Amino acid sequence: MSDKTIFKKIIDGEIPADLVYEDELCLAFRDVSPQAPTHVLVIPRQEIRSLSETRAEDVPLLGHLVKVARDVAAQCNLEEGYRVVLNCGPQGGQEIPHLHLHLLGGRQLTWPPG
Ligand code: DGP
Repeated sequence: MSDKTIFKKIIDGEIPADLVYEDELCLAFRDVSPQAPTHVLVIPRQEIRSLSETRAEDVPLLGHLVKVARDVAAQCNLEEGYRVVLNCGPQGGQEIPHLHLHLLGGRQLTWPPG
């Protein structure tokens, strides 16, 4: 039985995803269960389980993921604003153990989150 996460299967092309951006370091694709009119996930190709498992040498990659979220927001015409969310661990609401950023926009978002 494969112990690959669903995101690793997307990286490996084993299951489809609605890609909006990709480069040598990361992919961005639409969330299967969108919580806003635009809901895109930005994930590194490298298998990192969560933010808490990143190391000092991952800082450039983390910066790149945030930059890609910004660029995808512009590509999706989110001029009115958007939110970038990174859930970490069980109490943070992280379900898939592969580091990912959520880019949410296209409606008025409220605060605090649930
Ligand atoms: P999190 O709870 O932060 O781990 O977010 C995981 C997100 O992944 C959640 O919003 C739903 C999304 N998701 C789960 N399975 C799939 C899938 O197979 N395809 C896509 N595109 N998104 C998925």
